[in-house]
Amino acid sequence: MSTSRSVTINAVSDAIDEPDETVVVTLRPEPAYAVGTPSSATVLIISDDLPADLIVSSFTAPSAAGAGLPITVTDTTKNSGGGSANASTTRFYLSTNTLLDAADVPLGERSVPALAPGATHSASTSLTIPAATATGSYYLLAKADADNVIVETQEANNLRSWFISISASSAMLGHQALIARRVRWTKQSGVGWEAWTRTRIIRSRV
Ligand SMILES: [Ca+2]
Ligand SMILES: [Ca+2]
Ligand SMILES: [Ca+2]
Repeated sequence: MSTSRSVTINAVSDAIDEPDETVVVTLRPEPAYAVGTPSSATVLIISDDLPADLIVSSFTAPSAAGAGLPITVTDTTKNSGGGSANASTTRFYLSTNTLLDAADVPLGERSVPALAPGATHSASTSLTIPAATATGSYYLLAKADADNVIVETQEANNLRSWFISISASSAMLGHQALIARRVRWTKQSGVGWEAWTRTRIIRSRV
């Protein structure tokens, strides 16, 4: 009576980048024989695919902005993996911390073309800070492959952040108007800002 049998599993390659996979082979009972223990075995298929690895290798934006006002951000999205990456989307968010979560506000996105291994693509994108944003400290986040359409060797390294302070737009516009009035008064009168400020304080007391 035979107690062993060889079973050949042929792995067929497809066009999809995938991690290692497993196949479970189970012996089915038949009247002609009895199935011993163990009755199944797990075969590990080692993947020879070379997935991509998208990252945001550079991300810059203004250090200050006003609620309701536009800003321009510039990012470089890079494929640092060993395989090619199809076209993807890099998306930008406004966050109170450096982590992307459900509370973060999507501000806009840009298309990234297919990238060969090691290739980069840079672009500037215009975004608008939501008008209702309270004055405070925030982070702009840039996430490569934001829709997760690319299988990557590392999915957890796609995020990059930029610190930005945001002022309520009325306060910022009011501040800008104050500076403009100071400059105009100084030019017209030839007197410095201190005198201008004193004049304003005296007027406001009257
Ligand atoms: Ca990645
Ligand atoms: Ca967040
Ligand atoms: Ca991905």
